Amino acid sequence: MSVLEDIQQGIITYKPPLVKQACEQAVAQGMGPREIVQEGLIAGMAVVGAKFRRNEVFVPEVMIAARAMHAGLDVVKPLLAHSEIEPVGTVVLGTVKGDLHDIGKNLVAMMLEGAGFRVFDLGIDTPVERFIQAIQENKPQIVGMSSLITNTLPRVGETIEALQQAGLRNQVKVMVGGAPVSQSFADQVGADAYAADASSAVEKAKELLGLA
Ligand code: B1M
Repeated sequence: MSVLEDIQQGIITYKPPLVKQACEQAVAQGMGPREIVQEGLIAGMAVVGAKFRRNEVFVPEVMIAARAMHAGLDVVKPLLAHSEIEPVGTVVLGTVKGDLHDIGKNLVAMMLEGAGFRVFDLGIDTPVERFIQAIQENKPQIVGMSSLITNTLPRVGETIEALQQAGLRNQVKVMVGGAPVSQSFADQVGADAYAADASSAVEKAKELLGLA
C-alpha cells in the first residue's frame, strides 16, 4: 500500500495515530503538501463524508475521522504555510446569537476544511456584529449560519438583513443549516443555499463558487 493509501485508510478506519505517522512518512519521502492533502487527507475524508450521507456511519465516526484528518493536517500545516496551496474558498461560519449548539456546525467546518476551504469559525451565540466584523476582516465568499432551536431562527433572517444594511450582502453568498432549517425557510429569509447535512454543505459551498 502506498503512503497516500495509508493516510486515506487511517481516516476511513478512524485511526488518528496512523494518519499522523503516514503523513510524517510522506513528508520524509519528500512528498509535497498539496499531494498529501488532496490525495491523502481530503480523499479519505470524502469517503467518510459519502458514508455519512448514506447513513452508513454516524456522528461519532465522523468526529473521529475529522480528528484523524486534523492529526494529519497538523503535520502538513507548517509546510502549507510556505507552499503555493490556495484554499478553494473562504467561509465564515457561526451558530447564531442565542444558540449554544455546535456539534453540527463543527462537523460542517471540518468537512469544509477537509474539502480544501479555509474556515473562520466564529463559534456559538454569534452576534450580528461579529459576523459583520469577520466578513470585513477575512473577505469570505461564503457566510454560513447554523441554528438548532426554533427560537433562534429569526436571528438568521436578522443577520442577513444586517449584512444588507452594512452593504456586504452582495459580496457574500449565504448558506444556512441546522435541524429546524429547511429550503423553504432559506428561501423565505433570502439565503443563497440550504444544506441538510455536513456533506451537502460541502457540495452546496462548491456549487455557490461554481466549482461543482
Ligand atoms: Co439542545 N435542543 N437544547 N442541547 N439539543 C435540540 C436542538 C432539540 C431539538 C431537542 C429536543 O427538544 N427534542 C431542542 C430544540 C427544539 C426546537 O427549538 N425546535 C433543544 C433544546 C430545546 C435545547 C435547550 C433549550 C434545552 C434547555 O435548556 N431546556 C438548550 C438550548 C441552549 C441554547 O442553545 N441556548 C439546549 C442545550 C443543549 C446542550 C447544550 C445540552 C447540547 C448541545 C451541545 C453542543 O452542541 N455543544 C444539546 C444537544 C446535544 C441537542 C440535541 C440532542 C442534539 C443536537 C446535535 O448535536 N445533533 C438536539 C436534539 C436533536 O437534534 N436530535 C437538541 C447532531 C448534529 C450532528 O446534528 O446539529 O442537526 P445537527 O447538525 C447537522 C445538520 O443540521 C447540518 O449539518 C449537521 C451535520 O450533519 N447543519 C448545517 C448544522 N448546521 C449547519 C450549517 C450549515 C449547513 C448544515 O451551513 C452553514
